[in-house]
Amino acid sequence: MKGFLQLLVLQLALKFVLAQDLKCSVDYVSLGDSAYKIERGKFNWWDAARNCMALGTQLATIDSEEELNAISKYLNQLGFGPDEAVWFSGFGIKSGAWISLANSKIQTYFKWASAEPNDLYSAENCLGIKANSGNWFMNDLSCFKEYSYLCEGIPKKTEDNELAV
Ligand SMILES: [Ca+2]
Ligand SMILES: [Ca+2]
Repeated sequence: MKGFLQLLVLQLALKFVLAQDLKCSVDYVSLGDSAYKIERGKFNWWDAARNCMALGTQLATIDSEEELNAISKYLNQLGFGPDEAVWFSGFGIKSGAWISLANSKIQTYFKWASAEPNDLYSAENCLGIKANSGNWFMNDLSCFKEYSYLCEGIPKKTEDNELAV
């Protein structure tokens, strides 16, 4: 009887873990080495950054053309339109460099839209991407504008499926 109870507890625990896995796979999409979570709606850059941190992730950082291509493909699949933008982790500093909020490093990969970054009204310090015929380009935007955002985290291989950045 004791063995049966132990088995029952084990089965319940397993079911719980599987349910967690399912939840994780629904919320996050795996592209390359990272997992991403898109939140579609109207959020300023500060709230977007804060919301990702609350999930234990960070606003996504685009580290390479490969990563931008994978993200672009995903956003196109979701049907993002040409007037929509998505926030990323870059924050412009006075020297003209961009720092990733996610890892505090100077960003080195860029694919700017033509005539960008233009720092319109000297008020564009946050990094977003916008689509042009299905191709996504970077743009410096006012941090107070409201767009969708993408969180990035690398799933830890642990029982609790928490995300590590
Ligand atoms: Ca990245
Ligand atoms: Ca701009």
